[in-house]
Amino acid sequence: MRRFPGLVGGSGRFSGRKGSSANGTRDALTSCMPRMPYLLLGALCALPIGCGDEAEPAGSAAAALVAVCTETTDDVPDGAWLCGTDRVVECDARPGTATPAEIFVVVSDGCGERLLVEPGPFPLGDHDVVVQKPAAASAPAVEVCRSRLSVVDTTAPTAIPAHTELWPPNHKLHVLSAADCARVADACDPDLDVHFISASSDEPVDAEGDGSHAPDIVFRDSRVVSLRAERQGTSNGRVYTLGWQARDRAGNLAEGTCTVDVPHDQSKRPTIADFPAYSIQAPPAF
Ligand SMILES: [Ca+2]
Ligand SMILES: [Ca+2]
Ligand SMILES: [Ca+2]
Repeated sequence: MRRFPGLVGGSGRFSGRKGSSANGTRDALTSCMPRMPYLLLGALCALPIGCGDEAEPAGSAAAALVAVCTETTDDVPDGAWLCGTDRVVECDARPGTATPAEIFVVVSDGCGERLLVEPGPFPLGDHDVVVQKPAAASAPAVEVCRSRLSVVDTTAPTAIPAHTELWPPNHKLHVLSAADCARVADACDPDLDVHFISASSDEPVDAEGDGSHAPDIVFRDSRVVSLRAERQGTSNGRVYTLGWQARDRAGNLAEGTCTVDVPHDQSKRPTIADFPAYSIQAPPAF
């Protein structure tokens, strides 16, 4: 039975550091004027505003940042984004963007005009979000207020470590990639990189009952390693342990290990992971 390179379970260990999410969107105001459809004007979203005009629900096809006009601060829900203040939001969608749903604007001259605001989505980084009254026939657009929007990624990648078996123990080298070792994903970084940092074996490189082949662990680079399919006939099966790391472009780190077993035989008895006989470092990732 040839089991390599099948992934047979998920017994590897994983650890990741997680950050906190930033502010979410808030419920829309209760409308006090009939709602009207809003228009797309180039890159700007024109929202006809009545007092407390209702925003599009987040997650709908039309989900985008809209300016919600209010006549007093009393109409701004607690915690809502008020134009003129800064906001930090967690990146929440590929390829690393965020779409806050509403920015409330308190206007001194009432809510009788449409307001314009760039709808997003906004990529990682800082953005000036400007709310304007639209240009009229004889007058240019007028800035009402502006805010700084910071889209951040504070969440570590997630991973599912793999467990691989090499069979038969014919002393041949088998190639594994870091992606074989851990299947990683990140909410904000679609180009996430995973690489090895170390490898160890719980059997010596050359001892009694395992043939005379060396080396048994060969790194081609930080992302590819070759492992020899062999074990001591006098022991309980060989376990290679591969350490991996994945870092998103914001610098959040996830790391863990996966294991590669060479069973002693095909009796289904578990392969026993003993204390490492030796360990080597992977080449630098960059
Ligand atoms: Ca991340
Ligand atoms: Ca060997
Ligand atoms: Ca063992």
